[in-house]
Amino acid sequence: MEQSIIKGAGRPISLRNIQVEDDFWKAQMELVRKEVLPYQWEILNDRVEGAAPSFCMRNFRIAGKITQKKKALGNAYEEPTPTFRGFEVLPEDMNHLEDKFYGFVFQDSDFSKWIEAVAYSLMNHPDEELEKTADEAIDIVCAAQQENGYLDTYYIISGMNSIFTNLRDHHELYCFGHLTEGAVAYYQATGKDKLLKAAMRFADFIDSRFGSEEGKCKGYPGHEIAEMALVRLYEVTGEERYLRLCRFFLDERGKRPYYWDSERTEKHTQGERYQYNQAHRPVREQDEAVGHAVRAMYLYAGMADAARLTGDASLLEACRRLWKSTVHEKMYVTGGVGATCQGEAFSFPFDLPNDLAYAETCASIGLIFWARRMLELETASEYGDVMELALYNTVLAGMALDGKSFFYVNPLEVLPEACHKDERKFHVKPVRQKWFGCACCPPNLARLLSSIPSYAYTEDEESLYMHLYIGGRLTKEIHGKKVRLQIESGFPWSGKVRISFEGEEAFMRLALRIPGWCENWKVNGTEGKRTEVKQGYLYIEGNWKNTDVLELCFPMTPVFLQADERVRENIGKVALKRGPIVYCMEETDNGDCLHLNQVFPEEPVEEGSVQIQGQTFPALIAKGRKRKREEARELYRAYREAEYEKAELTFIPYYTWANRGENEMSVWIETAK
Ligand code: FUB
Ligand code: ZN
Repeated sequence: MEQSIIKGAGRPISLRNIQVEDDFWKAQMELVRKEVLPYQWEILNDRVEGAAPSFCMRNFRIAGKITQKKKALGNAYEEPTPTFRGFEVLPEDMNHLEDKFYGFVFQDSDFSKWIEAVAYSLMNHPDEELEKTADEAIDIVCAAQQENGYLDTYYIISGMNSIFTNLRDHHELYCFGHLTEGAVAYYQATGKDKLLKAAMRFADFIDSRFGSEEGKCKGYPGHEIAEMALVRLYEVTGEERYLRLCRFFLDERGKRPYYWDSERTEKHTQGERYQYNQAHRPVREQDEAVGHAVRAMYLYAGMADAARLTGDASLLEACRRLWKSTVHEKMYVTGGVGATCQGEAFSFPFDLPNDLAYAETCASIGLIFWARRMLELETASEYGDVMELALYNTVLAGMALDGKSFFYVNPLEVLPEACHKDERKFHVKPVRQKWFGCACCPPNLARLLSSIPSYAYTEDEESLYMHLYIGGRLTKEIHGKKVRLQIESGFPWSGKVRISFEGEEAFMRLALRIPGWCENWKVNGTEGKRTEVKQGYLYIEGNWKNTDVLELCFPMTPVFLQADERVRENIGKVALKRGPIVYCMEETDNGDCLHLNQVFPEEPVEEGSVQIQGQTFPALIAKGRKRKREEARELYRAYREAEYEKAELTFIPYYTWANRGENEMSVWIETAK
């Protein structure tokens, strides 16, 4: 196998080597450990009243019973035939459930994401009770595994004769991918390999069925993630066959004749075939982000992984082109991607509607996965900028401040009445939900938030790359020496960062991301110069010794942003951002009819604060005016100049919206002429 030839920002630091201590992120990670993970475990077991049923662990338990029965009966076991080729199986009567599979065909993945989140949390914070629950869950899952290694409850329960017959829609390879990611993480966290072995057996079974060798299936996943997962499995086991299988899946995608045509008789007749699954063209020829946004993000992340490991320049080039299309033409100001609800997909360039937005939480999570992998390929701050943007805005907005309800869709403008009455907006919820029938986002959030330091810091032998400034104690080994860094950070509210060095003296190169939103920064009180910055990173190297201190200052000044003129929705409007945080207006602070407000973007913005669920958050107060409503409320009338009254407009961090009940919200606001 060729070795990597591309120089990037190293690999993520181990979660064991950083203890997060800053107020912001420690609180998030503790919330995940203490509230989100136990809550989600209850959900996976259908024990939360009023929440959509998950059926996840129930399916595993039933599959386990079937597996035991099969072992007992051997060839005498008669496989049923799956009766549907659709997506969701719902019980007719919730009080009388049968020993059947219920839920979406990818319900298994909710467990897999949850166990992955548990693993990261344990790495950072040992928790006996949580680990015990996780071990019990793993026992239930592994008991369902077939003798041949297959492990997907939908087919185990509904009939194994149909496995791998609907790769385009039926998510077996997706479930495998998530299972593998969870298994690798749990092994790395605890050293326990039961789930890892199960994932390897499943991988080996898939490997025995798929591949370029004659007689093997030439299919590939309808929903990507197996690519990334196989890379992780390869990296933890050193088994080349997993990397080979990943490459096989990437290489087959989009080849003609289309593999999926052989799975079905009906053919797609409209549009570019298989765009939805990014299989319309071979991956190396793709240049526009299209189709289902989460799938796209996972595919591109997998391509970046493969490019890193194989030095495949054409994959890297494709990743760069797709990055440009995603970030420069199809991304919301909040880091959301996938503008249309039709197919949870990317729309055409610059089509970024605010109120109809989809911007699935998982898609922004996927964007972060991809951005970090791009950084591993090349140290360029745009990737860090996007990672930061998506994280502090769309991703954090995906979860309520108490960790107990979630957004799947992340609009930039909401009128609750429209969510209730306008079918085109039924996907937009004005408040977060306890759970979802299709619950991909909440456990995905948990796994990202509990592993966030591995996105903030990456390293190679002599270098430490700081992408997101998350405070804590970090240990880095350099040629057998242990350098310790204490990082104090005011992010995301203040750009002050203090890095003090402790431990052994050693030569180390620090690569500091200069955020794209920051014009003038200081290092130890001295103004930084753009000429010292390479692709957005400032490199400082030397022999760091005890008592050395670096003080960084990235001033966070409120800025009104405007969109490219091609974004028709936002003409004449601005959005307010301060540092990494995008702000929005809510009705609770500004009264109803937010659309009647206008802002004076050239007037100074003041800092304020707002109480939300007992917590104090920074608010921004801008000068504006509100259009007066005409007395005569006619639908149409002859034009006359509108009248306005002065208004102080209060903006709150976008991610905190909808934590005070249903109300209007808007990120973009008209400017006063
Ligand atoms: O298909 C699995 C997951 O469910 C996708 O990633 C989400 O977009 C949702 O459709
Ligand atoms: Zn999702």
